[in-house]
Amino acid sequence: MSNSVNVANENGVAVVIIDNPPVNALSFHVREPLHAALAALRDDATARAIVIVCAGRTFVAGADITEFGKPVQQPELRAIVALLETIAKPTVAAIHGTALGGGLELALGCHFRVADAGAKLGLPEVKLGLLPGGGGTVRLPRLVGAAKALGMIVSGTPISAGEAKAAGLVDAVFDGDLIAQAVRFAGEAAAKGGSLAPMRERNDRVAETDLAAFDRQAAELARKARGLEAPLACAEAVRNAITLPFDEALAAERALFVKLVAGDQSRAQRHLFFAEREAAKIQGKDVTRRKIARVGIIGAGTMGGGIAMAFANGGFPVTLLETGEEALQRGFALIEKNYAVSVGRGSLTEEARQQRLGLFKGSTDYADLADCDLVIEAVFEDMAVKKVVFGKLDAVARPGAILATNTSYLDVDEIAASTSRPQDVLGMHFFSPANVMKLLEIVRADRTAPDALATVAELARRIGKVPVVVGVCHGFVGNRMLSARGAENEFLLLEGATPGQVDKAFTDFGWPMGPFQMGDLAGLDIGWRNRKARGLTAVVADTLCEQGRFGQKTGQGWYRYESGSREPIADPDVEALIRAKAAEFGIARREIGADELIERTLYPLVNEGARILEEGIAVRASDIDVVWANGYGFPIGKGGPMFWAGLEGAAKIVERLEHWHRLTGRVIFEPAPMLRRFAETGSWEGAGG
Ligand code: T1G
Repeated sequence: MSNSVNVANENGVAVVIIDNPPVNALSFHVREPLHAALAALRDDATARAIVIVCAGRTFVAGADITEFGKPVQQPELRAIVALLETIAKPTVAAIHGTALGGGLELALGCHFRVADAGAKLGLPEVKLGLLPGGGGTVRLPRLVGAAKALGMIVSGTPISAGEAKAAGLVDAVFDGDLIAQAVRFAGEAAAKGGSLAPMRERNDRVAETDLAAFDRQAAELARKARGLEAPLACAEAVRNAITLPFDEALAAERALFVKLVAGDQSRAQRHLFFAEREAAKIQGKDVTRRKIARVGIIGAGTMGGGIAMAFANGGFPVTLLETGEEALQRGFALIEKNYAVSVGRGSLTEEARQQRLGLFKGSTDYADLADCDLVIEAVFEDMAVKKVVFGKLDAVARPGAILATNTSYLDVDEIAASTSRPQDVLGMHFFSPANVMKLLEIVRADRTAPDALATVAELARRIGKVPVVVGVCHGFVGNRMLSARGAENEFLLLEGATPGQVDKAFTDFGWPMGPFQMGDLAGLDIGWRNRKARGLTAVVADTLCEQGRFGQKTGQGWYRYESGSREPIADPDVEALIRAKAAEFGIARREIGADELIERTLYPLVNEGARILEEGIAVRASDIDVVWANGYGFPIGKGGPMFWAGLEGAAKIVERLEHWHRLTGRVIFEPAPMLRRFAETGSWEGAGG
């Protein structure tokens, strides 16, 4: 056959083996021989049944995403599935690892699906701004019912083999030798004989659909789409599967797929897919990783506790150190409460909770960190305090242990220099809540050893984080750009905008919330303390804080909040304060439109990103996109600030920045040379980024 598709015959059962590492994507060089093999086996009398299985660590993880946007080479997946449905002898998909997207659609073309107990099955296309384009929206509802299919396709979240069995998606779940058991299963099906109904004839599950309930479910899901087209298209396609004849529903699915795959949103989300994987690659990737078996956390506050949970959730034993017993117990109480909430929500089993809590060891003695391979400090953000902690750590940590600081802006080089082993020191900047937020900024200090970096980057993926390596500067990539994005906020208010108008421009853009509502959620006192520590002022925000308006936690901030509600209510007192401050500074007020609001907040964001690239604080422009999409809620349908700059038009951004720079003289508007080069070359790589 070919390198990527081979056929064996096990006692009259043909076994088709797909082998296309690393994830058996259905690239053209797989599809062509696969189609040929199945066509031959259909009419091959020596094959009483056919089993499709994959070599390597997973079943087919989907269509080959790298082929999207390029001319389509025949045969397509749909043709292979259509061919499968003409085969009268039993066809069985034997699934291990993951059957995702086109991989599950291939399996849905078979009469039977059997799975390894640890397998995961799903249609995650929506996460790429797409919908299943190989018949999944039409065939899956026929197996699992419309409601289940809608949930799986709009969320894109894979389900376990056990759940798939319960839902009718797989016919058997096996432990042990999957191929042998699949061959036996296929043989028995062949021996049983009788007609095998292709999916197009299995209409009972869709026929029983309560359409009104379905539409309510779809409306609820659509409400959360926040401007993303794919979730709506997914719901429309599954509805077609219920209401239209099989082939019409397939054709409608195709039309939706073709539209989405050519759209900016899917291009943006595919960009983020590969950008996340690229960001995890450390230059000089052949360095040996250090062994990490036990992790130590210094500080059991909100961040320390969340970081400890992230490692316990990843299966790592954790030593949690605090200055005193009382603080330690307070930290553990918070951890136990968080796990109890997860069990209460059904997102964690009681057994898993027990197992994770069993991984913690508390201590108030630095000596107990001597057997840790990685120690992360998460104490108060003060350089003097950090240096004391690292001094003590340096004295007890074993040689070769990695020493990390969770600072969100302090100078990691200075912290490293306060130890005798700067090559083992780096930053691990988690985002709150650390057991939930996926982003991890790994801060490479001047003397950090490459193997320490590579070890932590790999470790991050093992605990479900998205790692991005950044250099040392104030606020690293995320927070530094955040302050550039917010630098105009006060001016915009004084010149005539309201907090509500600015926040609406952001939510219309696709953000979960705008800067003022975000400020109220995080607590305005944090920024206030920061500004005071750095001798900076923000006339309106400082006044709010002097009045004790710290946001949701005090029921008043930029907005006011009914007790117990997080719903922001515009507060005339705040607008009166803003008008008074504008008068005090002699600032004329005027109508400010949404375009201007975006220009004066997101254009400086991109510009600061370009400066960060120029300085080498970020290795790639796409790394900045990964930081913003995973840590700051940048709309994934826009691919992150640097990708979005391409959609928005870099020349326009430069022209408008120059306009505001001329008008205000403020440096955030002075176009970075890298941004100008991006406007000329059309790519950040071309611009030297
Ligand atoms: N196409 C091309 N390359 C892929 C790929 C794919 N589908 N999946 C993974 N890779 C590459 C990835 O870029 C990386 O490359 C390497 O494989 C290892 O991946 C018609 C429209 C399967 C759970 O969305 O979720 O089918 O960086 O680092 O952490 O309806 O990969 O080494 O050069 O992620 O073990 C739908 C995407 C496609 C699943 C494994 N399928 N993949 O995770 O490894 S659209 C998906 C994943 C579709 C049809 C439609 C994960 C994984 P490199 P990795 P991992």
